[in-house]
Amino acid sequence: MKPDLFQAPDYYNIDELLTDEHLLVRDAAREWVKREVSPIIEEYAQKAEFPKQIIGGLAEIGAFGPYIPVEYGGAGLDQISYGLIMQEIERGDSGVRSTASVQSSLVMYPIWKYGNEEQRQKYLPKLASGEWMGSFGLTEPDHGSNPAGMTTNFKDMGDHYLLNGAKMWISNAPFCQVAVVWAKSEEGRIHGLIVERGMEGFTTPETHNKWSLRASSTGELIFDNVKVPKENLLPNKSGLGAPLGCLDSARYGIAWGAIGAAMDCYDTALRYSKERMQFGKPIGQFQLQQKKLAEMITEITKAQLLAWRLGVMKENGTATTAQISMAKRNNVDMAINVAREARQMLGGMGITGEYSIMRHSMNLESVITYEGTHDIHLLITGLDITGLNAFK
Ligand code: TGC
Ligand code: FAD
Repeated sequence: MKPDLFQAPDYYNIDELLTDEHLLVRDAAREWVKREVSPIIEEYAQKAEFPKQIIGGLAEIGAFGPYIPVEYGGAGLDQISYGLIMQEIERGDSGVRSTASVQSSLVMYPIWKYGNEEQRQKYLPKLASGEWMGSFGLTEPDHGSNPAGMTTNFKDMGDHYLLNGAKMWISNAPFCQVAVVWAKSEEGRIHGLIVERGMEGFTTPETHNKWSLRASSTGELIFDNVKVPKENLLPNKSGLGAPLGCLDSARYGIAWGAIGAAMDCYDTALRYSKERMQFGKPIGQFQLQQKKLAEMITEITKAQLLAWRLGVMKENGTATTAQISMAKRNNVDMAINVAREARQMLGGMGITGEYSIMRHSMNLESVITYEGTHDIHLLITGLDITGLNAFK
């Protein structure tokens, strides 16, 4: 792969909206990605393997629990810092950002928000340091967009719960030490349970042959009469709103992350357009290529402003689920379109692993599907503005 010459576009001087702390956190993450992710990521994506050696570095830049309080091992940062970290990591690779998103917003967040003090003390510091990795089991083979229909269930056996069922498409599953699993009680109420590797009947087979998110490890969570200690139930929230609350936080991070992937594609195409000569001129001199670049930077700039404003609202506690959906949907769609246009600008070179664009392009096909598909987010906006439910 080519050396990482990335220069971040900031067409509207959005840096002026950021504090010194934001810039410090962002720049530290940016440098780390350049040093530790860019040189190895193509090789790991090609061999479809998560680079486990970067776990310690992810913890050091605050990517595991950026907004979780310091007393639990988190970085104690605000929501914009969290977003900026996700942006920089996804600039490197969406699969690496996935690992950080799951650890922070889908594993640490529910333990912090819905867990008791013993659970927080037991799990959060180890998750923040990367000593333990976590996964989040909501999706099932027959229940993806409609998690309310889940069939994974647990029975109260007096001194423990007996868990049965299966989750599919679970990021980090093959190597996680703990899984936050959503399952129905005998009364049909959804609860979160912390399942640990080593519990009898709990297995995590890997999902192979993905063409997308290849540097992220995806698998199943299978529960065959797993005895879960009663103290592993998250006591402070139940119902579908509990996992959906975690998704609000992760989707917010993706709204920022997608900008990173788009920035990398734009920056690569811009540089290439000045170097690649055809018909005796750099291709960047042709109007059609300038149109592509001008539209890319316009869309990136709009997405940056959307994410920044959402970050302000998230920080002051006013961001709604529907506002988060709009930003996730818009920014991922924007990134897919930027990646497609950028790849075309590189001609044949665009399909090779010499450049990052094709990998981003393939990764974004997962990003536009997980954490709520493109269409599900449109329907969330539709419901919000009309008051009419088009899901069912
Ligand atoms: P609905 O009737 O709308 O809501 C059920 C209950 O939940 C409450 N609620 C929320 N609570 C907190 N935060 C939110 N964001 C909430 N949204 C809804 C709601 O008030 C209600 O409460 P109550 O007390 O009345 O029961 O639910 P629904 O069944 O109609 O579903 C709505 C829908 C379709 C939008 C929802 O199911 C949905 O978002 N589906 C998409 C599924 C999804 O996003 N799955 C993601 C799986 S995790 C993943 O993909 C990780 S990828 C990780 C990575 O690698 O980065
Ligand atoms: P389906 O729900 O079957 O949807 C198929 C199509 O139907 C989609 O286009 C959808 O938009 C459309 N559709 C569905 N319902 C409606 C409707 N009411 N109206 C209109 N159109 C509709 N899940 C986890 O729990 N944890 C994870 O860590 C995780 N990681 C993932 C990693 C990867 C790489 C991938 C690909 C997925 C991951 N997922 C994870 C699962 C992801 O959240 C689901 O794939 C996603 O929610 C969609 O579910 P589905 O694949 O079953 O598609």
